[in-house]
Amino acid sequence: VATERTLILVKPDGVRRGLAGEILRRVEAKGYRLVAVDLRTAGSDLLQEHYAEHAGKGFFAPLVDFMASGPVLAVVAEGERVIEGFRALAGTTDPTGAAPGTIRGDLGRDWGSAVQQNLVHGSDSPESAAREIALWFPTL
Ligand code: DAT
Ligand code: MG
Repeated sequence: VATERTLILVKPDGVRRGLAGEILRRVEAKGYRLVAVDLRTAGSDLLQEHYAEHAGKGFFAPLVDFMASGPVLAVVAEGERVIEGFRALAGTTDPTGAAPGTIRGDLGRDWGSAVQQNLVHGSDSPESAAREIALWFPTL
């Protein structure tokens, strides 16, 4: 299986709660390599582009606002089947139902918010990974 790359974001809730290190620890412990990391507050243009597949949905605007509410840690990680592997580490979208042992299942708290504050984003396919890495790290 070929080595591939994925885009991971530690969302503002993760950075705010001091979980960026714990999340990167899990990625590295699994055996994936960090290729690039960058802490930054993203603008709404970038975030609307990042989440273009969800444009028009009811949670789109609150999602973009939440993602712009503070710094995110943008990460490119590399390894065999890392796209699928990181999605498995992250757990399902809704943190309440995410399996214990996953990032969202162990650490996610989505209550009291209009959007799922589920700590992390991970690319969902090779096509998404290529698009998202180009968006967040255009010089990579
Ligand atoms: P994932 O992040 O697991 O790939 P997604 O791509 O379907 O999930 O959605 C992107 C983000 O949007 C997700 O992490 C949290 C938010 N979201 C998704 N579905 C939602 C919903 N029904 N209500 C509120 N927020 C939602
Ligand atoms: Mg998604």
